[in-house]
Amino acid sequence: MTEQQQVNENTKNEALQPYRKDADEKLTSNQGVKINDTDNTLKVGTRGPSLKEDFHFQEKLTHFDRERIPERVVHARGSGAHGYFQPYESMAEFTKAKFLQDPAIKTPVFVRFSTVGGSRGSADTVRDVRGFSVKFYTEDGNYDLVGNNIPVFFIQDAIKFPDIVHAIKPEPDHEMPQASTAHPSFWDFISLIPESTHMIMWILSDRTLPRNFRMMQGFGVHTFRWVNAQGKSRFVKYHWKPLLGVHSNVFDEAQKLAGKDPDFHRRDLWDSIDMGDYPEYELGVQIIEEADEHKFDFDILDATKIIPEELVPVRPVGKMVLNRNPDNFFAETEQVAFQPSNVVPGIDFSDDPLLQGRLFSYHDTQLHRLGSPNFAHLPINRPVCPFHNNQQDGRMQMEIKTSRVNYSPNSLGENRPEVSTAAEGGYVHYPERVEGHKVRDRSPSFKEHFSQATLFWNSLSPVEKEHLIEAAHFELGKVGDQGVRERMVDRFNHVDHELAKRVAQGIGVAAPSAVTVKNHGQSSEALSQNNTTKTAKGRKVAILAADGVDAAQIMAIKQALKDVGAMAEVVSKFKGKIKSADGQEIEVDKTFLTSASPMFDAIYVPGGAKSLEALKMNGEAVHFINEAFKHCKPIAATGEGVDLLKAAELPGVKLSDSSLKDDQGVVTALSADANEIAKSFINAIAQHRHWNRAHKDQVPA
Ligand code: HDE
Repeated sequence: MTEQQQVNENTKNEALQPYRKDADEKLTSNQGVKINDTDNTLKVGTRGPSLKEDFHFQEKLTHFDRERIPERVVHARGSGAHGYFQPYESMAEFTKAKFLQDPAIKTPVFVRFSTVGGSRGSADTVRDVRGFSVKFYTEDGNYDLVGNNIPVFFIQDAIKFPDIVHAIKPEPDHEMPQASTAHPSFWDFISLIPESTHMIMWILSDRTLPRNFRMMQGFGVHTFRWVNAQGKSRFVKYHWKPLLGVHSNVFDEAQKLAGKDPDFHRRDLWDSIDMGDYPEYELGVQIIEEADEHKFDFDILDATKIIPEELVPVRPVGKMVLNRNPDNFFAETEQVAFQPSNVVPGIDFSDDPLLQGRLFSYHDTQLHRLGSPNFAHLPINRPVCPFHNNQQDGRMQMEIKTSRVNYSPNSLGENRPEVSTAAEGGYVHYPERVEGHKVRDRSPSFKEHFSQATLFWNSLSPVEKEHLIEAAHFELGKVGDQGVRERMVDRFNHVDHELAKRVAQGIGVAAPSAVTVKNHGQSSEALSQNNTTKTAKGRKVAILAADGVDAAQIMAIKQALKDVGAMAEVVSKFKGKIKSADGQEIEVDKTFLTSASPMFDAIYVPGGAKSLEALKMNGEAVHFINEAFKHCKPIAATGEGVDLLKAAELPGVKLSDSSLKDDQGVVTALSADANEIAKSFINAIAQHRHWNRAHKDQVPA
């Protein structure tokens, strides 16, 4: 795109087209010389030494030797997708950002989701914060909203970032553990910085175990600024809400997935887009008038605080749809360079000291990681609007600038490229008035660290609280130092006395005898995942079957699931086809070896006497049911299928004795109308998990 033109959903895709390269040409050297043998080096005789003049060998090996670039120091493990963003209505009252003016305009985006602590090859489902980075290719240049799936952060000032990251990462002597905060140095550091308390509550909650990227929230974390055409500025906080609701794995499941399918999140994102089941997120903002900056009992510049939605509601802005997978992981997902400093007119910064530090760090890290100041020339990073300046040369300069002048002002080149006035779209920083002394200090308004941690704790459902306590037992259970564990219990006692006692019980620390800080008793509905959207859309169901299965039951459930946007896969002992009772051939999608219950959201066992004879004798099939039960997933069985549930001996569950029964999300029917069964099962799936299963902990799976 050379001339300024209207951006639409396809603009970035079209701009990438000239860079795409098919593999259907002849093998050549990088100089275009056709190669006639790529399997043997040039030698003196077939057993002799190799020759230095073998230019093909040299080129092939030297390029290979340089294939790796430094991985991101944090957020190294990531997955990307293309899509578009479309506002619901004009936001002109609040911002002049062009991509937020017209509900008819779809702006292309590239999104990268990531974990924080692990290396590039680490497992997806580890307990960790997730990155949620969005690059909007707008008509006025690239706007990057580089957020996380947790709305607060560990520290208040960017100067502490290397310290927190060193503490999170594997310990420097033996480089253990990979992608995990469950180690002494992390908790040592945390136990010494009270400002981390609120974040730690989120870290230990189910938020760090997202079911997939499609069911994960995103937050801008910092307070930003929007400025309208009249120059009026307001503060904003960004929220991304997944349309499928916010859901998590349980820890046991997440750990198993890390072994069974370390790419679980990446695969889910890829497959969903591939199937046309596009992930969707609603963008919302909390808008705060400048005059209200100081009306809260916390500082809106402090990134360890949220603004509760009860105080400032989230106003819907528009929808993002991810509808295209990248063509090449390295060229796009690895080389994409996000920078919070990439803003467009209408969007500006606040003085949040964490954000201010990020405005420097990301550009610096891209220079190092991508190795050249010309990283904006990479196809994935190029804006879709024209870009011109007087920057010159540098490694891997991709443009042949034809102008004789490269300075400003100039008369020899008609003073081009010229700066733009604000009216012409030139970026003008918001003229915030500031004054003060130079100090290395923090504002007293940043000094309270516990109140919102308590708010978060109070807002969780009983099951979410249980999970948080178990997470603390796991994480601190891996810390040998008694002093660190005691300091953490003392910290939890500043959040809630009951919490501190429960954590202490599991980690060999004496329970605190006195209440340190009285719980204020306040809660906020939006903080619990329990209150999220409940739908069966986007769910994956395993159908366990063997030869002799009732084909009609499979067809009926598959259709019913499809009708609500869910999908099903047949799981059996061997790949290939199974034969139903009435002689139909049914394709097997996965086997008990190539899949496992954690990969599915729900399980269905259709009838068929012979099929059940086989499944009941198969420990893997019984285990499938036990494990899904333990993870509180919906399970349905019809006809003889109920026998598999009997074989699994699910504790405390009443199975059907004839008609349809739903006990704790276990839906069974010896005989019932197929529609009724499907309805009941789909309703159970929409609940996500059935936490109230009384005796699930007895299941050894
Ligand atoms: Fe980052 N962060 N960060 N961060 N961050 C990076 O940039 C940094 C922070 C976030 O998908 C790095 O390109 C500092 C908060 C995401 O490519 C680096 C501070 C939030 C990603 C960096 C923070 C984030 C990064 C490493 C404290 C949520 C992945 C590689 C002031 C709002 C971007 C890179 C992608 C990546 C620095 C804190 C989110 C080193 C100094 C708060 C999603 O520049």
